[in-house]
Amino acid sequence: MYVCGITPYDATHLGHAATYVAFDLVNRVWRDGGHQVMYVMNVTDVDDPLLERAEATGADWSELAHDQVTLFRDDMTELRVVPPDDLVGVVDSIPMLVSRISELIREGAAYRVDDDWYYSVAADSRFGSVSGLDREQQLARSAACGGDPERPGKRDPLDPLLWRAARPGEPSWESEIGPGRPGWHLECAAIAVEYLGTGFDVQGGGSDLLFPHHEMCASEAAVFTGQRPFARHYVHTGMVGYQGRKMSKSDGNLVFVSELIASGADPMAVRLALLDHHYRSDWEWRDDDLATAVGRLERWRQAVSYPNGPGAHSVLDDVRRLLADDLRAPEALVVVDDWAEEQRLRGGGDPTGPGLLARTVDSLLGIAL
Ligand code: 5CA
Ligand code: ZN
Repeated sequence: MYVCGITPYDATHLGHAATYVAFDLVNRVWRDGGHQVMYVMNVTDVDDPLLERAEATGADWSELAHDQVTLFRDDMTELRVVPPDDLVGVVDSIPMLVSRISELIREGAAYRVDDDWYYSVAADSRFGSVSGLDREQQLARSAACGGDPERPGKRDPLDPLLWRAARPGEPSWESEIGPGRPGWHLECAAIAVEYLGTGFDVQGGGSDLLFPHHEMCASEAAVFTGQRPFARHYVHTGMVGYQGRKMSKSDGNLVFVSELIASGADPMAVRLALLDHHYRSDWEWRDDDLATAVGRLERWRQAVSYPNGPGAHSVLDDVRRLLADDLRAPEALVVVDDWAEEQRLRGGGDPTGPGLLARTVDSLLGIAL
């Protein structure tokens, strides 16, 4: 599994956290099913928005990235997200990325505009097959998501940047294609192929990454490897909103995991609040979501604090069944609620009940009681 990682600034807001908790469930379900999981994630540690933030705040871009990656890792640990096997930064991958661009150039799938290199979507007859969007929708999404459809000299307005030639005041690396830095989509195409090969099971990310990002990754990788598919499945999480809008760096309406925890929130309650929404739906964080999750967590903890209780084998079976069916986590939480309620009302005589319940919740849902 390859999950698109953060661009390290404004980490880690609840939208990020919901996305990584969702893929953590995939990881846990697969492991529970006896599969060996290889989990890779990138960090977009050099890119326009990061550089713009560093510029605006007077910070050094690489220090900003480093600090934010540390914060992200700490937040993920607090939320008990099992870490990926490899967390790969762009800055550490430049020669590998350059060699992939050189392959695209040799394939005739890349061209220059001034000193920048672009990928030509015309090189791929199957371009568009990941998202299924029509051309008008593609153009609209491309303009909204960091593309530069208006730039003169491009063969197709959709063509994405592969290599941005060095500009004064911007970081750049010497290479056989001139000094510069890599483009965003290429980063994930190349890192995924390098660490997982083609035809890996899942590429994941938020629904904002379906187009152009995942479409471009699949297309560029298909051309430089000559193989399809890139990922066998694309999995997208819904967007978390706050105060009426998508929670986003550009809108500034962010709720941070680290700030919730610093203000005394139990990280397990934060995770529970996130799990209470199906991963594919768009939803809004409300400030009282946390209190609701705290109440639930207390009831669960109370219920497992006795030496005996109702039997929990059916809870394990139901949680497994629900998660295996497109990660129906909110319903899995209700199954645990029902066990806790049974314990409160009638108790039970099974000495394995509370322990099995706690282990089920711990290993499958990632909630430590
Ligand atoms: N570095 C790229 C991916 S290669 C990037 O999109 N970084 S990010 O920091 O902007 O987002 C990190 C992850 O969080 C992505 O999977 C993105 O889709 C997801 N994400 C961002 N905002 C939200 C949100 N409001 N709700 C849910 N997921 C979100
Ligand atoms: Zn990505």
